[in-house]
Parts: sequence; C-alpha cells; structure tokens
Amino acid sequence: MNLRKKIVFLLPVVCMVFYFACSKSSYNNNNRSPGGGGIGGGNSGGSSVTITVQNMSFPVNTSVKKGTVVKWYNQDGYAHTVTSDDGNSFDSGNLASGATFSYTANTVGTFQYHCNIHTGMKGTLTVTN
Ligand SMILES: [Cu+2]
Repeated sequence: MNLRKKIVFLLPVVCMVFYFACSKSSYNNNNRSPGGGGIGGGNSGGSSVTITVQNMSFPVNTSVKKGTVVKWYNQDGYAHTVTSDDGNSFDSGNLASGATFSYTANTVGTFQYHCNIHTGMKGTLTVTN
C-alpha cells in the first residue's frame, strides 16, 4: 500500500473517530440533569413545597413565599384532613392514605390548621411576601 492509498483509507476512519467523540460529548452535555427545583427545594414564588403528613402529625411550622403551591402528602395508612382553623382558607376534605392536597398560598399571613378526624393534629402555615 503506498502512502496516498493509506491516507485515503485512514482519513474517513479518523473523521469517524472525531465525529463520534464529539457527538458523544455533546450528548453528555445535553443530558446533564437540570439544577435546582425538586421536592422542598426553594421557597421562591411559583415553586412548590411538599409537606409530609406522617405519624399522626403535621410539621409544626412551614414557611413559604406567596404564590407557592403547598402540597400535603399523606404518608399515613389512614385518612386525614388539612383544615384551616379559620374554616375557610383551605380544607382538603378527607385525604386518603397516599393522597396529596394542593393549596396555592396566595394570601399572606399565618394559618393554623388541624385534622378534623384527629383533632390533636395541628400545624401552622406561614405565607410571606
Ligand atoms: Cu388525621
């Protein structure tokens, strides 16, 4: 094989190696997982926060920014309710085991809430600007 034939033969091979190397790295770049977000990550407006209801209790206090979608997730094996003490800000009704209740916190203030079924279950939601 003379030199010219060698070059003609090797050139496409070299190009293909570069092509795959480049496409592989750009694939990896595009595949990077998006940063931020996630459950409980960040309380800025427009985001969401998940409150886990478990062991017959709510978290004592949860603070969120106005506009946050607050989700109560019932991890207990029986139903609860998420009912604001003032009787009209929010009320989930019976929230079955494994179910989620969402409330968009558009009103600034401090909201105490309870479970209608287990009246000892109490929590507070604080909504700030
Ligand atoms: Cu309950």
